[in-house]
Amino acid sequence: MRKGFALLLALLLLAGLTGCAGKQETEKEESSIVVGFSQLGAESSWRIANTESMEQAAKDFGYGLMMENANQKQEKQIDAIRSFIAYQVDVIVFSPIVETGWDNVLSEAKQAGIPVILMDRMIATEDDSLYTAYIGADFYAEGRRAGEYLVRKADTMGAERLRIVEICGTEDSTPMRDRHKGFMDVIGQDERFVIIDSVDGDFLRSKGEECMRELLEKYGSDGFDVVYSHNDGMTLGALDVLESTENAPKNLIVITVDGEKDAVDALKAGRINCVVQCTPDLGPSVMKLVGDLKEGKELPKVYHPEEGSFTDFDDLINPKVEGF
Ligand code: GYE
Repeated sequence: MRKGFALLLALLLLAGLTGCAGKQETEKEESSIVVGFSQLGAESSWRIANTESMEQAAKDFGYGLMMENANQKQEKQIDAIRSFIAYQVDVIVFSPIVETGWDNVLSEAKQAGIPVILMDRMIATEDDSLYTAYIGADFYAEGRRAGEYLVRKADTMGAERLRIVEICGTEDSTPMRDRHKGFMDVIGQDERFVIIDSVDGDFLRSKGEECMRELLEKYGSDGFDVVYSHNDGMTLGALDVLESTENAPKNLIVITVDGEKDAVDALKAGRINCVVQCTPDLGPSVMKLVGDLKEGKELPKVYHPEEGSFTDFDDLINPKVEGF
């Protein structure tokens, strides 16, 4: 009886222990390399595809992945990075929601000797030894592509004046800043173009709807000619509102960024005029960098994937263009 009880207790303890050690412990034992990944949220289809790309790539490379999703909160990302340091992961990968406010936590990672790879978004820091490499889109080039499309469109239309409303992504984030800057650098000096309003849509579809409602209220049915929106989610939200409002401006020129399937379909259907491409499929390149780093290879400080744009000037059927 006593023996039986002791055995039961031992079994329960063992179960409890393995339960506490959790999945992460097991992953560390199984894989030689463990990556701590702080994802910033799940605000868009881009983000969801990006998370999937990271998970799939970690599997393909045989690396353990400890992932924390911060639900758009910088404090949560800082907590996640601290937990990766405490766990002594091999490499920290993170996608910073905003550019500022990372120096302290990244200094802690540096002191612990854990390299950091920035994925997707950049940070603003005086000390670039706080990260080993950055891998993500050239958002400035994306903004320029949006502007170049608009110039070409205006040329073909013979337009003399186009009033633009801009729906921006998350304030203080790299894609927001640089998609704006690149666009302005192309159209800013051209007198045919004027940005009449820039509003914050936080990369959220629901906010894109809200922004468009407010813009329509403010500027009326003939108040603007172009919508430049920093991501597809906000664009699709804005289109929902535009298409269900009787007195909405007609023949709008709509320019968006990302290239998710719904946006590419909307381009093919003539609801959007230009989709600037931004690839979420960064996982394989990130894991390749992780491997190179562990082998002691020198990494490029900045790595941009190749990207382009799809527009109503292109043949979208040959070759067939598809979104993610
Ligand atoms: O364009 C947007 C997402 O940082 C590139 O974040 C990313 C952006 C992407 O929410 O859809």
